[in-house]
Amino acid sequence: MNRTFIIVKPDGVRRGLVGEVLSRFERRGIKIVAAELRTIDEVTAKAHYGEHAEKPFFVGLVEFITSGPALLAVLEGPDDTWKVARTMIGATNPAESLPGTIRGDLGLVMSENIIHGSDSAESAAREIALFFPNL
Ligand code: D4T
Repeated sequence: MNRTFIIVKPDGVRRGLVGEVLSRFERRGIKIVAAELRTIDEVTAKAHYGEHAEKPFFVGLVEFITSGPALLAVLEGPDDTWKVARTMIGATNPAESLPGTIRGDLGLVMSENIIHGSDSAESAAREIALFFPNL
């Protein structure tokens, strides 16, 4: 089995979309193997988004992801579960996220795009270790 990591971001939690998002993965046959509602601290947020440290949107991104409770979850499925999850999540830019995807059905702006999903097997391993070190 193969694992990936997702975050229902604070906008998704505020809008009451946790059940909607998780049920999409469950209906697809992907299992939730860990989940926790947690307000991400600044240090962890900066580590998670480290690749964007030099980007102009970094400060706002960290502010947003730490702005309230987020639902952190580890998902499990067959090979390349990270890829299946990313396809279901849709493109980062809402102008490009197709209907049928989570962002394409539920999101409208890039800065509040509901959900994060690991973008490779390596990212999944790194992010699971960062957010669920005891797993
Ligand atoms: P995450 O990491 O949140 O799942 O998003 P993606 O993997 O789909 O996209 P990303 O890493 O390129 O961007 C991370 C995060 O930053 C926000 N963002 C991104 C933004 O506010 N302005 C921008 O111009 C970009 C590129 C949205 C997602």
